[in-house]
Amino acid sequence: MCIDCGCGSQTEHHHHHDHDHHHEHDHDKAHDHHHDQPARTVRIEEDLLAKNNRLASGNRALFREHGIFTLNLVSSPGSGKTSILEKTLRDLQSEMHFAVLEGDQQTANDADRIAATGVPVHQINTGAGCHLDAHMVAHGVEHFHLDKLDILMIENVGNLVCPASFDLGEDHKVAVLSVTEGEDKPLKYPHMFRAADLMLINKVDLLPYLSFDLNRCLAYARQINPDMRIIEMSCVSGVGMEEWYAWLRQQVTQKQLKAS
Ligand SMILES: Nc1nc2c(ncn2[C@@H]2O[C@H](COP(=O)(O)OP(=O)(O)O)[C@@H](O)[C@H]2O)c(=O)[nH]1
Ligand SMILES: [Mg+2]
Repeated sequence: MCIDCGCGSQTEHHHHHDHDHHHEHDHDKAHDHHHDQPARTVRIEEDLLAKNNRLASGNRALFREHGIFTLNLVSSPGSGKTSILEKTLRDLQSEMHFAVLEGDQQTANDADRIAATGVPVHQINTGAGCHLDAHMVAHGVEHFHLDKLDILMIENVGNLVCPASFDLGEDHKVAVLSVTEGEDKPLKYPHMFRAADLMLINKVDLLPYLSFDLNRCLAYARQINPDMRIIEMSCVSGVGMEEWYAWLRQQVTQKQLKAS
């Protein structure tokens, strides 16, 4: 179940655990539907988020213990999350050890693209689910040798709404917005842009062909989240990539200093 759209009653689960919490809640929600008990639904939502937050704290402690800097990449579908990862991994994997968790409803397409770079990757399919949660991430990272990692990149399901509410244990959410989506998206989806510490404005190579107003986009983003760092970039022209890499290097160094 998702607290924002209530979509989880159809969520499929591709992992098998005795303690899979979703089923209990989904069951409750299905019953609530008949009786229309908003108070009870709110309580279940609070329980769900509290449980997710507990699991996210566990993930965060695990990542801290291993000195792993973790990012949760969020955006609408097609903004360029996987493309940014592919380019970043190809350019930086000689200096840092990466692993990637890929979240999509279906297919292993993105995991295949990441695997082609040689970086360890694990695909999570959420079925009808619209976001990753901390439980999926906890099991996803069982596929990696954590001692060897410097950075864990989590590509969330393409969705500007639901992933905003779910802490995965990351250091930062990174919101990717491509210029083909329109400059008003930070205003329309404020929860996501408030939850993010960094915004990547991607595909700026396309600006000459669009009426996208970059200055207005920057103003809207700052209006929603004045502290958010913003980097303009393009995977095609390469502009802005060095600024993003410099940020990553600095963050990884800081994280490892804290861990040691
Ligand atoms: N022109 C241009 N296209 C891009 C850029 N980044 C990604 N794309 C294209 O946008 C499409 C979606 O990219 P993808 O990485 O799959 O997005 P995701 O769904 O957010 O992972 C693909 O066709 C990419 O080639 C960019 O900086 N400039
Ligand atoms: Mg992708």
